[in-house]
Amino acid sequence: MKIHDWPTGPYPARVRIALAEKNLQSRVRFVTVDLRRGEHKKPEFLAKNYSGTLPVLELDDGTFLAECTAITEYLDALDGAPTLTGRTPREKGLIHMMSKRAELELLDAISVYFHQATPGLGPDVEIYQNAEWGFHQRDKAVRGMHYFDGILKTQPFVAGEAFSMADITVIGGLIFAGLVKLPVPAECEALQAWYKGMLERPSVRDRVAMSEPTGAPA
Ligand SMILES: N[C@@H](CCC(=O)N[C@@H](CS)C(=O)NCC(=O)O)C(=O)O
Repeated sequence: MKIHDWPTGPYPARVRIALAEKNLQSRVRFVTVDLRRGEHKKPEFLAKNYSGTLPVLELDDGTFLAECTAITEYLDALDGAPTLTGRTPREKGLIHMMSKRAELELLDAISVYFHQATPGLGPDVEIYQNAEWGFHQRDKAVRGMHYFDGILKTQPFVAGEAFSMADITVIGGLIFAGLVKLPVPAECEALQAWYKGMLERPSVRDRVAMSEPTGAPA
């Protein structure tokens, strides 16, 4: 399998954490797509992922899987023993819902802020920007942090009693928040304590360390 990604990006981090959690790193080869040069918007890449985003998993039979959620579900199912996406219908439903919510309310909102209200990937890539929309999404992300703080006051993990893909999605959000310098509000103590716990997992610690260079993310 190949993974087309950008090593320090917050979305690619989600798949890299999932790979490490499933101990699958040795089964994939990473191919870097240069976001700053806009390689992800070129026809050659769009043929792999119409949405023009990373990461993309390329299977040995030539199938391309985009979207972190879809890729994580695929990787988690490979060994027949899912640990990230749920075993029972209830677990699967809750994990999917909370992961989607983490995208909508946190990670994707920060991404919109980055692309719309900051220099983003630079003028050659950010050909349309709407700063007002970007700031609106930034504020939405801060509300999302308060929402997840409330969730984590009542349960140890984002989707309940066990670590899951939903935690990974919130981690992606906080990685991106760090990169755009959007701090978790001090009063969100449960969210901060949960993140501290997440950083003790090797899969997360290694990824966060990798996403910290001074260069801006995607
Ligand atoms: N919904 C997608 C979003 C992926 C995404 O936005 N990836 C970033 C990389 S960190 C990207 O490709 N950004 C470039 C752009 O939007 O121009 C997913 O979950 O995989």
